[in-house]
Amino acid sequence: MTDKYTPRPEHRFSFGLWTVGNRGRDPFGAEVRPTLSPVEIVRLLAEVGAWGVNFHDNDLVPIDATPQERDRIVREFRQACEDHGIVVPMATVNLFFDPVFRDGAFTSNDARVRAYALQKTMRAMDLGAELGAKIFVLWGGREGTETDGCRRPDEAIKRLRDAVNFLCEYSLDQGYDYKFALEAKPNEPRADIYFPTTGAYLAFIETLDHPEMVGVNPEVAHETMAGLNFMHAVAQAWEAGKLFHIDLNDQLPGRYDQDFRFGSANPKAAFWLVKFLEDVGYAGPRHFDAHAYRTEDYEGVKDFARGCMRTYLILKEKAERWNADPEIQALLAEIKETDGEAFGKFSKETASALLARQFDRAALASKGLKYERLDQLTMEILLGVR
Ligand code: GCO
Ligand code: MN
Ligand code: MN
Repeated sequence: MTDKYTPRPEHRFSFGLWTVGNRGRDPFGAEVRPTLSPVEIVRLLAEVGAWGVNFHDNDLVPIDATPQERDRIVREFRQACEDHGIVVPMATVNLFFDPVFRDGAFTSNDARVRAYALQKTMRAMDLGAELGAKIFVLWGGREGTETDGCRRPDEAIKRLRDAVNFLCEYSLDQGYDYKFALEAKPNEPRADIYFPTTGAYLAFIETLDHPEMVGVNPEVAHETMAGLNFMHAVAQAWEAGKLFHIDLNDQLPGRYDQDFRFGSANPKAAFWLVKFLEDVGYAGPRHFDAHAYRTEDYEGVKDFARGCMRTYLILKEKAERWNADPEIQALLAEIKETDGEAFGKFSKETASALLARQFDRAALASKGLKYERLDQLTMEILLGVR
């Protein structure tokens, strides 16, 4: 059955191999679903109507694979992508699973670990480029601490800067044309992770040798874990020209990293997010970094993946409805009503004119802003009665 909520390639919906391939292991229980090979995952993604597939190096090629095995795996994966019309928009590197990274990768105190992490990342960049990826995500899951006795955090920042600068040069030297997207998370798996929020990375990027090559990959769950408004983080990244990628999922504040189906925990926040992305014309991938409940078999995993995309498209339609609603538009016009510019550009004249101006504070504060009505109309759209 196809309807207006059926995903199409132009929606640019992507999933990581690790998302639909997630086997449901958690700290308290083992895997509940059998392993799917990368080729089987590509087939599943095509069946549910996705556009793209992303991977960490070791989602595709096991860490101990021989060069021959690597080449065979890449060949079969590329063939599967071609057969099913699935593209590879993004690649990333696993710098968290292997015990060598137990105290971080780029920020480790051990120079050999830092060098190995860089080598592994260059190889992951080679792999991604071979399959057409133009975005390279860096998530520093182990770049953090349990005890701050281990190193000074400003030292960790310098080490990460050296690594990202090196990787930018490598991309330029190889002609890969990558855009790097840095992904923040406040904690888990470490007690604290450096660069806990998207805003922290936005400040860091400006200190790099090639800031134009580096942006962010904000994730719904991660800002929500920190108790923040995700859409505001996305808006700051967008305004700075740094929204290179996005990880969509859902999360209740104050919990472990839940990675729920997009829109399933807080549909209102998801609505504002989708409305923002669509209003500004974000044209990058809409990547679902989430996984199915542990209760599901692979039919349930398909329900999960279809649900992520369908909810996005439903919210997109709700956003169009919101933008076209005459009562909402009338309220917005009223809210914006002013007489003229606020203050213009600074000059001696504009400054002294502003210093001389009289304001009627009581009058300015007396008008109700009708946000209750505006929000209720929003709720009625979301709840399907408007
Ligand atoms: C997480 C992260 C990861 C990253 C992925 C890409 O909390 O586990 O979101 O899923 O997005 O490793 O680097
Ligand atoms: Mn996550
Ligand atoms: Mn993520």
